[in-house]
Amino acid sequence: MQKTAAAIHDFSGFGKCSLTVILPVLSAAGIACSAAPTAILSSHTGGLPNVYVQDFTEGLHGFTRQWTELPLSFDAIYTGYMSSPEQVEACAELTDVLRKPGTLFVADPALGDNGSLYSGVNKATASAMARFCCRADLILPNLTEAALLLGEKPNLSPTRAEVEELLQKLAALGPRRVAITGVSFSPRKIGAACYDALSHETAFAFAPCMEGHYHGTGDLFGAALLGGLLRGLQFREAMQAAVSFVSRCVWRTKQNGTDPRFGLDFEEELPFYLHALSIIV
Ligand code: PXL
Repeated sequence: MQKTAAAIHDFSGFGKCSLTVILPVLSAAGIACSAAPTAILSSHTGGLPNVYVQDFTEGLHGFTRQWTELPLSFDAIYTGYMSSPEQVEACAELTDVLRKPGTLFVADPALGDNGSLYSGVNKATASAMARFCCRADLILPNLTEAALLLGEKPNLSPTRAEVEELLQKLAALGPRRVAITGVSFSPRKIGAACYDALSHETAFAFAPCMEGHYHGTGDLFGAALLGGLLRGLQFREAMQAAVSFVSRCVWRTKQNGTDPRFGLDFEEELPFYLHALSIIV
């Protein structure tokens, strides 16, 4: 049976991130993906001027009303960027309706990066998001978001022991599994760290690190990780596939000379990802 997912993220028309990355990656992985936008933006808010933003909280209530009445069943729910406590509440309502026993609920607490909150996200939204994430099976914070969820000061270059401590503290909030992105212990490698509270297993995955800050890496990682999990990969295998794919996409974006704010040139790297998932040989 084809696997299904519901993605609840913003739709940013330009600057590949959120739904414009998640839908194509999951489709390529053979996952049937439905989408509910939390907000509609002309672009992401990470460094592009004059962003047009339309809050879609009312719309989410409308989606929930119709989807409640449809015979829908999703193998996974994947949530991301939300820009107000009311929107978090609307996403919680939709998630509650869609979540059944066995549904994998993945929450990306898309709140900030490099030590600060994204513009459009305030402290009240961050605390609502922290409460929301406690209900998930798997959360995907970067180092900044990990600190925000724990109410700590961000440490952007933690040691291995500090990452392990973060993973365990985050799992203690509720989610069985945690994957932290943007982890690096040497200048030439960057990747992610994961922890499974049931098996008590911690794992790390690294790939070559390219200079510069590229936009949308977290969303590409999350979609690729979820695709791997839904295609039957073990948690650590899915994380390695996602880390390697993101690294290849950053490399290609750099090769192409694309403005890092425009998002990653991931499209032509999809065959590499599908190979890692054993979908193509
Ligand atoms: O990729 C994270 C993200 C998602 N959605 C919106 C954003 C950002 C980061 O800036 O602005 C709207």
